[in-house]
Amino acid sequence: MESFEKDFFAANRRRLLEILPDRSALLLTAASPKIRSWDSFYPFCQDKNFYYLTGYNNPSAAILFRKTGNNLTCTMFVILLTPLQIHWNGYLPGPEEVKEITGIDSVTSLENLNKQIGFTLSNVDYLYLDFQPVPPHSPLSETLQAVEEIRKTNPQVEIRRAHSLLAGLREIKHPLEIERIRKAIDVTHAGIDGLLNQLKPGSTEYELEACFNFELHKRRCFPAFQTIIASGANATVLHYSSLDRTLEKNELVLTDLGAEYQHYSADISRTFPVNRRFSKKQLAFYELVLEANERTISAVKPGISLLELNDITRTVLATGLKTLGLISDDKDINKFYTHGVAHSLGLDTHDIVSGNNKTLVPGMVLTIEPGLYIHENNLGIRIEDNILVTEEGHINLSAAIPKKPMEIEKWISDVQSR
Ligand SMILES: [Mn+2]
Repeated sequence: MESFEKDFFAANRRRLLEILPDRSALLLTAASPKIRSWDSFYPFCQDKNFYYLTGYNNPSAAILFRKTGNNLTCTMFVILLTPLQIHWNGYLPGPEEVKEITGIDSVTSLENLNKQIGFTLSNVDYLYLDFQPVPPHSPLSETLQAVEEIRKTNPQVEIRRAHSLLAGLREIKHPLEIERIRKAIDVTHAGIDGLLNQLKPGSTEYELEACFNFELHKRRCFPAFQTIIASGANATVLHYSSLDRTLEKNELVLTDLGAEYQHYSADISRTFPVNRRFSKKQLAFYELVLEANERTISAVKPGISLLELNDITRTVLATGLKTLGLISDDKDINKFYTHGVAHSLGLDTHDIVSGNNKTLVPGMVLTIEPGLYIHENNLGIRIEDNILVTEEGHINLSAAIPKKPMEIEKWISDVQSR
């Protein structure tokens, strides 16, 4: 790890210890490899909170923070592999090496974790753990079972969710994080270039996806989330994921996709005419979504809330739909537009935030993504950009990805004439 990166993760640990209440501990574990089927696994994806505080990208590790008075400690635990385990699955760095990689002074064997937790719990009033509450009646997850176990054996310690502590830290992006989001957007842009090569009637949604993935994989990147490539009526399904339809002439294809670059997400939506040119009718809807996108983005600045941004989008769309004669009352906008316009973006594509109606502050990165979904016309349009909030207002990090109708048509023909 580069030293400026080490400094970033060290600063995150310091900030966590600052906001951790007195007589508290926080325990985070690395992600476990997830089984895809029987004994084969999905590609490893590190737990984002664990990554944020360590920069460490391997499984079988944990980190324990403790604050009692002026005594602040942070210990990391990593697995010690046997030669046979190394032979089968490869090498993982041991404690001394992890000290070097992460800059954490105290790194020990994972075998010591239980003893350390026991000792810690006899010295604190609160234990913060990273778990999601599950709906009633669903089987307890492994993490929650562990939480229940700790509750039973340590009734004097109050177990709390770490979510809001971590969200408070992760909301404001460091320049290093913004740089990675920018890179993720660049790779996504290249991926869309690749996909446009294949844009024509007769192509399938999955062929377009393959072209997108090829450009990502060449750059050692992977999709940050399940790619949406939705043609015709499929675009009216917000999280359409089957990608098995053949594109037909005279329709639109909605793409909502993003690369992950060094753990950070891009999240971009663009909508294209399969024929390479928008029809007059498509253009009327497209221009309206674009106006909502641009007007909402231009309102992004410190002090404005997510609800206010939603209102701007809804007002623009409702006014336009009334002009087009699709609705007569503002509230009927719900027939054609049902989702929020923005979410935080970062390590997670829907990045964690500490409250529902956030007021923007400099350093936040969010998406702006209005859309229209018109079942009667078998079409869906979404235009999504990634915006950094600055002292002065905002910077559109995805401004280089074309979105005006003329630019879109030129982009397609440029890519296809290469
Ligand atoms: Mn999004």
